[in-house]
Amino acid sequence: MRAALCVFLLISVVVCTDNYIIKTITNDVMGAISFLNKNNHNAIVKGNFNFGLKSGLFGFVAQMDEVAADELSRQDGVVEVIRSEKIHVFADDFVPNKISLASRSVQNNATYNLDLLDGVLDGKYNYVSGGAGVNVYVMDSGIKDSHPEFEGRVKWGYSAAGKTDDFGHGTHVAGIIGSKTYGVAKNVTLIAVRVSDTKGSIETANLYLAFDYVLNEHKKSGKHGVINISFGGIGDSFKTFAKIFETLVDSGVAIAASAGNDFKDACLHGPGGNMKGLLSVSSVGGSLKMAYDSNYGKCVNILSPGEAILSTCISPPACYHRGTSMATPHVTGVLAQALSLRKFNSTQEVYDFVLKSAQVGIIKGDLQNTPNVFLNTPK
Ligand SMILES: [Ca+2]
Repeated sequence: MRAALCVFLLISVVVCTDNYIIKTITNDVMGAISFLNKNNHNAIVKGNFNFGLKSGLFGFVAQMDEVAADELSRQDGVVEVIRSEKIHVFADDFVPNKISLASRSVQNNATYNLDLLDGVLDGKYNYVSGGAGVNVYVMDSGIKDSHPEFEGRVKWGYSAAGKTDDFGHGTHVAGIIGSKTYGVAKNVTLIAVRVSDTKGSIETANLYLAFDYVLNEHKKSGKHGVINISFGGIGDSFKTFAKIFETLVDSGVAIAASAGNDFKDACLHGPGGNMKGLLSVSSVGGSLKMAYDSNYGKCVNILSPGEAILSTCISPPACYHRGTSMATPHVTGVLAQALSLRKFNSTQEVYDFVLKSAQVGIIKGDLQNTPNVFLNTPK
């Protein structure tokens, strides 16, 4: 099979890289790797992935030139060679929000978004679970683990670019999931899985290695696991990840993913929107209307707060951001709460429980066929 060309599938900027995803027939990748070594291709193997026999998805990621990729794709035992793409995925919504701290009514240390989650607007955030014992995998730009708001509950997993967050997106997302003051589930373990570079771009090849890490760590830990995906784009780039999501969900991992901020039908957006096995999240503001740019429609599963969200920052200690990137970690936090509260037989049961705990019909305005289902913390 010939090496797949780098196709521009997303409307947002996609840049081809020198990294390739090599899918092999079995989990024995050594034949393909030794072919590269023997033929002086100067290839650098960056890591293997193995999503198990049921998925049939094995292989590795390597840096090499086009000639090597083409030759490798013809070798026995190689199913497919896919050129990795670099996708700018965070930038749209990751701009400081202009609403100042003073203009928000924050009482009893509950930010408005947390206040809303218990269904009673009283300045308090009432919850019954802190999500203790649940590992939350924050696939993002990293987490500033030294931030006191995390109380030492951050662990590092896979990283594509060093064990730090120099971009800030992941630290803000992690704070909404599980920080002491701004977090939905205040006792979770936050696992930093850094998939972006210092400019907020993500390479699809690195995502294969990152998901492989999560699957293995989830099995090894014996704990409940939730993945937060606050990235994505319009187009089909994430459809090659269908088996990966299926494998993760089969292993009991729950996934929340942003529906995107393009003001388009969320069915056009991936992975949140056009992928199965996860909860796709759109954003609403304090006025209980959908955010002006949130993607919408029947491919959205749930709505949660995403406007003027105060959370942990790399500098200063706290700041406001907005978008479905910020709405999604609320759902992730509630998934962690649910998993720590009850026993479920499947990930779908967890999703059903979270959807059943939600408030129906309270979001105002034209929702453009988006289910009118607003996230609530389990009571
Ligand atoms: Ca409240």
